[in-house]
Amino acid sequence: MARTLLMAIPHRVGALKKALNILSKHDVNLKKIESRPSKIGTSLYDFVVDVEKEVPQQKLDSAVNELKKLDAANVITYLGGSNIPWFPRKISDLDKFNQTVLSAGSELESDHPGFNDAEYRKRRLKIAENALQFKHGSAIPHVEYTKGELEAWKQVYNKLTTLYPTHACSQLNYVLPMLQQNCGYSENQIPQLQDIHNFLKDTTGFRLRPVAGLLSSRDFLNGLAFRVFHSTQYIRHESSPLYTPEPDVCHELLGHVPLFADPDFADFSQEIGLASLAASDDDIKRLGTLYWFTVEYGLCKQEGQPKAYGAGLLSSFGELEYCLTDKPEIRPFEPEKVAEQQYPITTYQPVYFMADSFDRAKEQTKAWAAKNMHRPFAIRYNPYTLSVEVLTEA
Ligand code: HBI
Ligand code: NLE
Ligand code: FE
Repeated sequence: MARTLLMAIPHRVGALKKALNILSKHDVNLKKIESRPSKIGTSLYDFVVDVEKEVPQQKLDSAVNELKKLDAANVITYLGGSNIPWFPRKISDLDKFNQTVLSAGSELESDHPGFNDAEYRKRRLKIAENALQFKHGSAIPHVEYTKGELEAWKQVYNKLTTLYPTHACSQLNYVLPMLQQNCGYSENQIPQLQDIHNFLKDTTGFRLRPVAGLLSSRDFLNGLAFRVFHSTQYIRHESSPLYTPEPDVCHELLGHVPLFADPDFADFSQEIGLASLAASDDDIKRLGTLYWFTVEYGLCKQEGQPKAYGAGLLSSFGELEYCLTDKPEIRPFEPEKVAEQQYPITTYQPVYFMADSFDRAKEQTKAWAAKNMHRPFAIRYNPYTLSVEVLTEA
């Protein structure tokens, strides 16, 4: 966990030196220092300083106390005082995510249909190399899918596209033909991530990054803050076309991608992402749960009828059919309750939450996040530099 100070320092000869002297006097070892014109006043410069994790908290506290006395104009926000987790500040920081993803050793392992198939696992590892080597700005490598993989895709694609007109929200049905025209969506081929990336960039500014498997909730959500969606590139095991607990190309390309092409939904996803930056572990858990019951498993009313907009439903023809029967329990969407709801990750959901409308779910979630996510500073996304600006409260 990095600890960070944000010092707004007068734009004056020697002002930084004074501040650094204090840090040095208290044995505060620094790892990194970044400067930029301050957002809170033109006569100030912001210096963002990462502190070595070995520095005892006490020493850091006394250094901060002295810094605060240094000059009336100094504003110090102690980003790391309560162990604020590291978070990406610019889009290329996503390269630093730990790609040792959660698949092996997690709950998914036990009932994953591909787990005992050595060939399948080998293929997965091969495809995962693309993700491990990817850096922001690189082209996403093309994957030549095998006959068996194309067969699995065809089965899923055909089954889902027959259910969409009756079961899926209007946004998906609106966008799908565009994906067919622009990105090679069809029963005969698995669309390539780079083509989809180009399309999304032009429609909503969303981008794709290849990922080796399930990412931690924090990293995954943090990516959304930069309008980046981490997408797997492998396909589910051929023995489980109707449902798999893991994300795979069917899930990403048929479940998520169509909605990222919707401008409102793209904004909504980014809001969740921004709320996740520097959030505490507890807040990440609640935000992840809300994400689960909206982006992954959300239902909404459209023209009086329940429709699926969650990607986990839109990519599983088993669960897409099931979710609109009378078997699951359907509760009204209230973020306070949703955020505390437990859920299984390897079976169909016993409980769904249905929003009055797609728009209303977004508004409710935004309002909930504004009220419930706590951070000792404000964050603003700069779309020109693809970075977040940290604003002090002063
Ligand atoms: N990782 N690759 C990947 N894809 C997802 O859809 C995904 C993830 N990690 C966590 C996650 N989704 C969510 O269910 C929440 O935990 C945020
Ligand atoms: N259960 C979904 C499917 O089979 O497509 C995948 C969910 C990933 C979170
Ligand atoms: Fe998903």
